[in-house]
Amino acid sequence: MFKPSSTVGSFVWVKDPEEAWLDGEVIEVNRDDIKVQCTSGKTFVVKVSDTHPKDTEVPPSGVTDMTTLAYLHEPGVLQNLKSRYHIDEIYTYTGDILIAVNPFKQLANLYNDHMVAHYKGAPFGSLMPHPFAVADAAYRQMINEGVSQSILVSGESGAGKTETAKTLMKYLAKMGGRAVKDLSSRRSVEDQVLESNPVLEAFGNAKTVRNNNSSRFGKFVEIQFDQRGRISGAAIKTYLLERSRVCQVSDSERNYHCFYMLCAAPPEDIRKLKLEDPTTYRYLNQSRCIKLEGMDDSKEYIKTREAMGIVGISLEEQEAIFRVLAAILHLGNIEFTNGEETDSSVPKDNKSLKIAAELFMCDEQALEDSLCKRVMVTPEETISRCLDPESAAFSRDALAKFVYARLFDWIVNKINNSIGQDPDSKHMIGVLDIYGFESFKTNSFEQFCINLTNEKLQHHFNEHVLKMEQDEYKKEEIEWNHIEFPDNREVLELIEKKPGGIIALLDEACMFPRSTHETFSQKLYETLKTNKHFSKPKLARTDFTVCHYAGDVTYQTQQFLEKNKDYVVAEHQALLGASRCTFIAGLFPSLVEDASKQTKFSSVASQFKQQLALLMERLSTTEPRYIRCVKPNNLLKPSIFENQNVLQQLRCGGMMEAIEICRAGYPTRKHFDEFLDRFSVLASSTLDKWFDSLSSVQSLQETSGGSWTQGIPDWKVEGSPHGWADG
Ligand code: AOV
Ligand code: MG
Repeated sequence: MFKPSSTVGSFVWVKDPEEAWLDGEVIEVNRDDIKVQCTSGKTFVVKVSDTHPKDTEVPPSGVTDMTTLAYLHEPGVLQNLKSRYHIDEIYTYTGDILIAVNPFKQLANLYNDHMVAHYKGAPFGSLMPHPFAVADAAYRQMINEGVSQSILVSGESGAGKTETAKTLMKYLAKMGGRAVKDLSSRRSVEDQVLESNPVLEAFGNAKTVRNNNSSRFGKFVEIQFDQRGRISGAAIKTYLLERSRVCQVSDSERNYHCFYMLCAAPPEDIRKLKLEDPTTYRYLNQSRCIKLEGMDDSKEYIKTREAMGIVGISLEEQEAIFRVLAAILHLGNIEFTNGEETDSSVPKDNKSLKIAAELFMCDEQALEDSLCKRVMVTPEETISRCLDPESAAFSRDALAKFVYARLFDWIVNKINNSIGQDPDSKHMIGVLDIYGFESFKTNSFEQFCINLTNEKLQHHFNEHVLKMEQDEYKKEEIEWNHIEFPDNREVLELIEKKPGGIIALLDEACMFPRSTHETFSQKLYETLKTNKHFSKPKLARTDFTVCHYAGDVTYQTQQFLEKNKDYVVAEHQALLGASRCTFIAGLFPSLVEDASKQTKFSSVASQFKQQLALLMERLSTTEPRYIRCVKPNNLLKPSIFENQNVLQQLRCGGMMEAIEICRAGYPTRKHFDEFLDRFSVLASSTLDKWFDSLSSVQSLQETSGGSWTQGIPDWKVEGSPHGWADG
């Protein structure tokens, strides 16, 4: 069918430093060297072994499933995605895995109700690749086989995970929604599940340099179903919100969307909350980016308020929430100067302090004291110690972060309570949408945690798609050439190992009162100097580099210790716990006095690690499906497909290996009993006399000549006696 690459007139791919791969025709052959005339105009003389043959039979619109490509190599896979992308076919399968390339533009009619109806019940693979098809397959498997499902959406920051996750949720809500709308005033569960998205995005998403709507928290939404396949409840679990953004915004990024929405609220709200232009507030004006192209903050404010209503947040509660946000903005504007005593501080002027206290509905003096003083309790006495202006500013920011984090948790809790959990639900479909892999100019503790999450998810993918699949074939004694894949277990160990991993060393540093980021870094260098996934950048004194699955990231340790300490300033807790606003006081329920707890250090990273471990455990009880999102360019613009960039993402994500394994492997596997349950009807008369299920299956296959499975599109059973067996 294809000419070998070493003949004149054959078509090949050659390596190109800019475009990764270029296609062309062989015009000269000189032993091992060939001269290639590329379609781009360039000519190359290369070794035959450095080229790949080009499949000339692929239609210009590409193939819908990578596993059907005649040649499996990088240029072929890349070309397929690229040609599809340029005709707005952004989705492509690799067996069961869906690859989604971000179009950075709205594609008409791709996600409407008509499409939902189209995909409903359609066998997987029979229609164009689509997240609806993945959701439908999960839904049907859950119904038919009673197995809980999970759909794991991954990809780097800005690749399209959140948009894809919303598409999945929309489909599941339609499938599992009630046909007749609930006529009572209470909104239906499915509406609430869907409307939780804009609410959480308003409070948990922000513009970063990588994505204008970047999720700054991880999210696992479990949609529960009743016996009849109707949505009966949902549980939203969120992971580690980036707190530092509330008071620290890098240039060209923004704080959380909700702050800008608030500043664009209707005039009566603005007046009530004594708000001014967003550029007035230090928490917003550290970055020159205030307006976001294509986002109308005043419209978003109205939409968010509506969505908050739907998810069960009352008008009163909404007002209190926005009042707290306004208070945070005013709080951020309190500046400090030296007080009368040495090393003490006082607010520069009282305007912001006064408004913040008013909005928090707490005593102004108490607010000032909680920022400028610390109370020390010793067995003998209680001493009040003054803070210098720098520490007071630090205390102010800690208060802002603390309040915001509590507010976010409250919102998540409220949504969960109003949607409600179904205690009787047997099955669920979980959709995982985390923050994508990040590597910035400077990377701090947040990036470290975000990238750990991505390592975990990649490990899950490696285990399920690349390892378990191959182990299965080995176990079943099916002839199989082992395919190597980049295993990231060692990187996870480097981070998580106890003792001696990065988190353990960080925790240790946090427990020593005299540690600094310098001593922490030294300890890292000493302990991990031989680890091949860890390095100390030349010239750096406190930075460290981790060789992640998706690339090297250099972290700056300056704030690691501070950010890893999860403590509540008792004065802040007491101040707001005493607020005259019941909503605010409710955010800060008084802790049971436990003297030992106050001094005990609690590590953010270790808690997060624990949360991730629980998530992985939960996922292991489900049948996983994967959607890999790909970001075609870093300009966030439509119609630009950067070969090198995409290739890098495919390589890191283990996609090349996945394609290879999916192609060589079997698409479906069933226990013999399950198989008989479904197909014995085809030859029931001959089956009765057979004793065990293996023999029955063999008989069934012989009787029907093996050809009967054709025409059952979602049940591609292979001819091998082992093809469907799972032990
Ligand atoms: P992410 O979730 O993967 O990044 P998003 O889902 O927020 O990325 O996508 C980023 C942007 O790309 C969106 O705001 C849209 O403008 C655009 N986009 C993505 N998918 C589509 C689509 N299917 N159709 C149209 N536009 C799309 V992060 O949250 O940063 O890791 O932490
Ligand atoms: Mg996101």
